Amino acid sequence: MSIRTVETAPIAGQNPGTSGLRKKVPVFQAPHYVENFVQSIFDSLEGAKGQTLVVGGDGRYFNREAIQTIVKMAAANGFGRILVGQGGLLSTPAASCVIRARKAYGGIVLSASHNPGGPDGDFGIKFNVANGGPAPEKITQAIYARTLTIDGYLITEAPDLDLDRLGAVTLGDATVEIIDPVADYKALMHTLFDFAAIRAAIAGGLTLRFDAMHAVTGPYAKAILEDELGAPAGSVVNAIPLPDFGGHHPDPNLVHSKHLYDLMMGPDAPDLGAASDGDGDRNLIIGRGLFVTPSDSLALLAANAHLAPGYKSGLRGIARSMPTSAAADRVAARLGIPAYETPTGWKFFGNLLDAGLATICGEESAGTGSNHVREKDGLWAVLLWLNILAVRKQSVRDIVHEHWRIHGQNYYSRHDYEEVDSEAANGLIAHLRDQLAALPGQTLDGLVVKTADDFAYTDPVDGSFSSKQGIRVIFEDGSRIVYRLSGTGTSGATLRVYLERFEPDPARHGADAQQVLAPLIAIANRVAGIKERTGREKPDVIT
Ligand code: G16
Repeated sequence: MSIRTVETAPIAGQNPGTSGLRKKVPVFQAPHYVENFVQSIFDSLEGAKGQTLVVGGDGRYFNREAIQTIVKMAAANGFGRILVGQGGLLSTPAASCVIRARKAYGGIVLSASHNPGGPDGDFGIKFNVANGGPAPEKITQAIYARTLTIDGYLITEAPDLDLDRLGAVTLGDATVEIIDPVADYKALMHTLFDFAAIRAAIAGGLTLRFDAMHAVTGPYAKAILEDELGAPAGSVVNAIPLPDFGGHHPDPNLVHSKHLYDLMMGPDAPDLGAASDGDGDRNLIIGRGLFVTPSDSLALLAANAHLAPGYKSGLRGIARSMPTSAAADRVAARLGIPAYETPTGWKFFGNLLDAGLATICGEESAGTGSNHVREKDGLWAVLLWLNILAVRKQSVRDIVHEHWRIHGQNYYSRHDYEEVDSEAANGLIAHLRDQLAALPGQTLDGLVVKTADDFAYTDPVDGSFSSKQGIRVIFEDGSRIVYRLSGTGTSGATLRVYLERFEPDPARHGADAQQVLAPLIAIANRVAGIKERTGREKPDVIT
């Protein structure tokens, strides 16, 4: 088998965002597009010769084609062993798990997460490092810099591999092994959770509905929830991964999982309703008659984690992204452990987890996880909830209300304005930046602004510095408005407005969040001039 050097030229726009390079499928299908980016990854790595690379994706359209290219390029670039999930599948947390379990050099994960798939949908490529987590900014910046100068790539001349047949084949000097995508992950879950207790609870009548949204978690959820834990067949729905996710948008939020929400609010609701996204790292949690916000879910999981065997000795610390509500901080304070506030992007948790500073991390964007891998993990969150329900033998609603009584409730919502004109969105953020100095001390609709800034973060472990991570307006009473532009969209800009208000009084808990936050929403719209600058009357998605 020969290795071919193919001449190429830089392609503009290959700049990784919040989580890897995400673009429309036709962009990735353009000549040399995948190859340029992948070679730029390889060119940015040191000491990869002879090492192990993990490759897999969420099964979306173009997954298999991209994997064929990446595997042939990995072999040509000197990797000694390439592990590929059967059928090209590996959920993002499972990829992280395999990288760690098999001591790989790193992995290439193909996904555009919760974005739609199909020939006109989205695709993405992300590089994960040896700890199993997304490459830190130092590496993603080096990759981007390389895409601007690249003039050639290496590829092995070989027929396509059979991605469906388990086992090892030789490709040039490399061995390619097609592995069971579920096995390592399932084994890891066994070390964390009390499977016997969950199984007994399910046998005793605990009911659940897990919606895999025709995305990658189907095989994982079937194997664990139904086959291992005994949930009746049909508890996992939409379990077969499809290249276009069955035409649906695999984003587990209240808009795209409305059917699940309706079920959970109705008379036939099971005890726990959950869903996961395209690549299996996000989760949606709904109890019977009660949606649990991702920020609250993080706080509740942290407060109750000791009930699961993997966390019985307690947590070292809790980390959340800056826009995530401060509910988790209250748990940390009560437990007497540190709370960390990082920029948006799971990659910022990596150092905290590696250094043993944090055990559980989470984000408002439906992501929670722990030090078991270095990605957020949708099914992990569901299993931890099930473990908690099995031990506490209370409903989700009772557990949440009790939590609020102890810690207070952080009312929280996120308003998204999607596909906004990029210039208008940048202008809106610039306009907010211009106001930062003048805002403190001002009274807006009766609320006094305490501080206003553009969030910046210095990593406590390696000292790396990240600026311009979101505009924060914080009021004297602890209420907060945060504005950010999404780093994961593929067309135009997405403006995210995060709203939060703390309510200590139990008599006022459990009210409608949009109503409670209405005064703050009005201030947020006015200060940013959202209507005037974007032309939008209301958000596209409210979560
Ligand atoms: C990615 C990141 C998350 C981030 C989310 C939303 O998640 O890993 O850390 O919170 O994007 O980012 P943004 O607000 O910039 O769109 P995923 O699930 O898309 O990989």
